[in-house]
Amino acid sequence: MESVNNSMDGCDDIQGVLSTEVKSFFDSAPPLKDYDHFSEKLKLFISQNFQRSENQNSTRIVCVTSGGTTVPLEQRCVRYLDNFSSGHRGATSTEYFIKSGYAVIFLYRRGTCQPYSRNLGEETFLEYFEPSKGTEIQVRQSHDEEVKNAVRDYHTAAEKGMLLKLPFTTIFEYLQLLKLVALSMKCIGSGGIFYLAAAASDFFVPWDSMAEHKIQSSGGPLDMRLIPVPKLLSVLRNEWAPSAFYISFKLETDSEILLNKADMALKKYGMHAVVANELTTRKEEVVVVTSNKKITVRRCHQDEDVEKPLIELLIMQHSQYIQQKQLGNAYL
Ligand code: PAZ
Repeated sequence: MESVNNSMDGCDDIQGVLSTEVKSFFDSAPPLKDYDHFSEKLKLFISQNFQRSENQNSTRIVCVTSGGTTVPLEQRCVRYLDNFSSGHRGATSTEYFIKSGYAVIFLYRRGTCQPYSRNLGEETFLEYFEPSKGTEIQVRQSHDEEVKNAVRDYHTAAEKGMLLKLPFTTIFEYLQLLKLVALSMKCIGSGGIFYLAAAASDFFVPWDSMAEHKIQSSGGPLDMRLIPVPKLLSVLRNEWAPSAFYISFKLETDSEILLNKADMALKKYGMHAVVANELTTRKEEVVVVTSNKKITVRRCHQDEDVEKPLIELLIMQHSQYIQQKQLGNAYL
């Protein structure tokens, strides 16, 4: 009897510490500048997609997070910590979700890869065009097809109301946006997916202990304390949008620990699938870890996207999840 009670108390304690950490993160974070604007856009996007579907149960919306978050070192930020993420995974996956009929809320790091323009090289962009008669500009013959396809696909997605883009830079903005999106998506139930491909910072400097002004180099070596970012996955999964389908990502550079870490994340946070990838091979191969199997997904050719077979597989798993939920409800 005693041991049962103790273990329950232990769980409550952990949950309690967790929610205190989460609460204090949000309480002390600088408020999101465009909160009301984003909130309105989300409401409209979700209600339009409800109306577009045959019935409310068939609405499919996925929140794709993409790119890395920064950790500011000063409140009037001159310097920050960053990570490698290019946003390629998120942008590419967004295109395949839209192609399969999902509306996408694309939560992306400013300046990273974007759906449909990810292959139009940033540095060589101007070379895609050439002046023609008078003041007109035309697409060079050599790039005609890729530019026209990109423009056509982007506008089709935008006109059909299937793509909503919300930008972030810092870890503070990212987590506040994720919370806002999750609370807005709660009404979608099992038709919602969270596809968490962003490389979110693991450590940060709390806003209230951060230097206000630019840190001076005349002060000698820089001594700074970074604390762990509270793990929001459990709160997201259990409280903010509990019926959605959850896919998180695990990146490692050491292949020996990758699958174990993915397994741990699956269990610890109650994810439905964890996509495990290694830094150097992430564009070629990933492993989808679920509670009963591990499936390796590879691209067949170097011109192909690994996201194509990956999204096909995940959509199949999502459909099974919806069916199970509906069967479960039928027996209630
Ligand atoms: O953004 P990108 O295409 O350069 O890389 C994708 C990725 C490796 C960031 C993503 O697949 C991923 O693993 N995200 C989670 C990273 C993490 O473990 O926090």
